[in-house]
Amino acid sequence: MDIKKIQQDLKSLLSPKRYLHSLGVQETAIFLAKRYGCTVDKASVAGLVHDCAKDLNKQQMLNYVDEFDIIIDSVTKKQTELMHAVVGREFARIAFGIQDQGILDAIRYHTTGREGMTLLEKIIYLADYIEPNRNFPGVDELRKVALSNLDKATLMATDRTISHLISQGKLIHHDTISARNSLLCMKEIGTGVSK
Ligand code: DGI
Ligand code: FE
Ligand code: FE
Repeated sequence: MDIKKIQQDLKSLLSPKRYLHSLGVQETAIFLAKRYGCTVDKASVAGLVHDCAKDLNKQQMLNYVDEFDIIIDSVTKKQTELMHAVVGREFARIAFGIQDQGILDAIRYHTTGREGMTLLEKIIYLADYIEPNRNFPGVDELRKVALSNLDKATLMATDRTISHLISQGKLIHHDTISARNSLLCMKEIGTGVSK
């Protein structure tokens, strides 16, 4: 895959700020891939294109949903910020010719996560959270943990998202909850949750 060409095409699809964020996620995903032994090229592409559908307008999103028979669940219908990940999977396939299922799944689940996330999925989920342009209270702590324990950092990110959603009175997607439950039950994290 020609990364330079993807970058060029993506730049014309996204706002300057969103494009910068995408480059940040790409860079962070490459770093995490090297750190945790994931295929660097896959992390690079997935990180770069993860938000490729973010700036599509509502009609363009709906056209994609129609054309590719995308099933939109009831929560996503109500919380439209979840749509760009679902549509993004198909958009990345069609607009960028990405065929690798692992990369497509990492795009699909970059917003909510899901039960039993793959290494690449965790890397993209977390890179999206901690890339250099992100700035929120606690981001530095998350960056620190991400250096030593990918699962724990991903769990912390799901915790933060869920707390944030509750404070805003928003619906929590079942994949977001499954992602957290599944990470919380991992022995390696050492959270002490008994099975
Ligand atoms: O696209 P980005 O802004 O880079 O980041 P993102 O794709 O992680 O998240 C987009 C938004 O989706 C963010 O405000 C958090 C929100 N989100 C994540 N999980 C859920 C959620 N929104 C709802 N309503 N429910 C969820 O489970
Ligand atoms: Fe996103
Ligand atoms: Fe993003």
